[in-house]
Amino acid sequence: MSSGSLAGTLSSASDYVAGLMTPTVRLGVTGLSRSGKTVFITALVRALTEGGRLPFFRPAAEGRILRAYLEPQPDDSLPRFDYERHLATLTGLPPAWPDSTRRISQLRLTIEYEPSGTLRRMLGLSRMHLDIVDYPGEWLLDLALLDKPFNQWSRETLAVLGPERGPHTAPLLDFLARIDPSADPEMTALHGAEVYKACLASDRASDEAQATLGPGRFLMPGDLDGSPLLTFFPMPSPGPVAGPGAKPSALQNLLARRYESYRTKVVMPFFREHFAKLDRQIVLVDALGAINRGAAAMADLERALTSVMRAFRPGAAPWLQFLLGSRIDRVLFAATKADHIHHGGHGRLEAILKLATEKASTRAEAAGAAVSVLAMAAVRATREAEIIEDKQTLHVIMGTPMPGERIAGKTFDGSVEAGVFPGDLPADAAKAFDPSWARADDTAFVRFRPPTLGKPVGIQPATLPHIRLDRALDILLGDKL
Ligand SMILES: Nc1nc2c(ncn2[C@@H]2O[C@H](COP(=O)(O)OP(=O)(O)OP(=O)(O)O)[C@@H](O)[C@H]2O)c(=O)[nH]1
Ligand SMILES: [Mg+2]
Repeated sequence: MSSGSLAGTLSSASDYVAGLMTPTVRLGVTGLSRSGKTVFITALVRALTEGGRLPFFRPAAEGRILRAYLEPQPDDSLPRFDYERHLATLTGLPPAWPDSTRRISQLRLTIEYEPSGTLRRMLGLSRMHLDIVDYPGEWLLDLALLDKPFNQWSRETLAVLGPERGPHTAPLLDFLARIDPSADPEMTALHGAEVYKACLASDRASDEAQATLGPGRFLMPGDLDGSPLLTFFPMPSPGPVAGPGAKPSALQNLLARRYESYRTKVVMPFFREHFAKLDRQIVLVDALGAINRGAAAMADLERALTSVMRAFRPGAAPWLQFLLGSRIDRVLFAATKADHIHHGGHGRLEAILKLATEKASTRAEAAGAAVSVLAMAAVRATREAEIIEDKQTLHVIMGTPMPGERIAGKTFDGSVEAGVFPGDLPADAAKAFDPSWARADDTAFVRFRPPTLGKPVGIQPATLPHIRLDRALDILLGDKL
């Protein structure tokens, strides 16, 4: 072997050993659909890899982050988070928001940094892998199924989806009332699952949605769309047409078996293989959206967050603790899209989110995880301005409303900027949960286009503007670097 190739072998061997010894932090990014997961991860990766402005992320502010780059991800069975495509969309001309994503994905970022402690500094440069796992918050709701047999799940689900929920549940109740006991159980299961899925979707879209209803994969199927694992629906026991004391029908047995398979083949592996391995977790919450929709939406959000939080600390059942692991020691609840309101309102937004997560946080804190709350915008689409109206100063936000957005009867085409008065959030956070509180009529809430980036400065690429993305990074990773 020539000395050159020997040196090469030795250096790749030492790279390999260094790779094995590099500590890994697994960061879970979750939130209900449209909460801002994709935008957050894209902005985070961009800021770290391109050196964005992060004054409140201490390791970056202290100039200790030398380099961050993407590496092939460690899990071959997980799809890669499509960072490049999302970034291209977000920074395109014109810039646009990334498409909705529906399944779990992962990305590995390697950060080279100078450690902060004297001793560690003497050892020189350090490296850390940051594995970011993006998964739908809806899947966490399935934790509630793990200790519920099919009959109990059916009963509880149908109690919530009663006739009083009107148009959302009418087709399901109608279907259940007309089940033909002589029909092929498989066909009935298939049809019923479709009806139930449509019922969940319709309920979801309503203002007083019951976000705690699942199963999570019916809301967000991921790769299981069309799978037989999703062919069941809640059915009262022992069946609407049989009398009391009747044996379960072939249909009921089939549904119960499918439900069982869903629990063991879908829910358990997700918690065991993905969730249990997370070290840190950020839960993104579209709190402003819920505040705008009113008290019922806020109550629902609170229920969903409490339910989601069960996953972080399951309480008594030891087998559940085993399944969930006990690694997550920091949880950050972040109200996203804070660029929709003036910065003067960010404290109030945080107070409202804090109230909505109070029950959930107590649970996590009791288990030793530190819980924080933050109002942020991973990508800031607006700027602030003041206008004087009737001798009063109004804090407005300026941005380019998305095509089709309407303000005071005017429809926007996505090319012109507008000033929007988003109104004030209540000073008393509890008001946001109070049905008698509503936003003033003269306020508007619209979707804005992502910002058009300025020209790159020198060799520096243009950075994406944000609000407190650096604070979020500091809470989640500051102590690790
Ligand atoms: N103004 C503003 N809007 C945002 C921000 N983040 C997300 N949004 C808006 O919220 C929408 C949803 O964001 P995504 O990042 O796609 O949310 P998601 O949680 O990945 O959504 P799904 O993939 O559908 O579950 C975007 O299309 C934007 O309209 C932000 O920082 N500022
Ligand atoms: Mg997404």
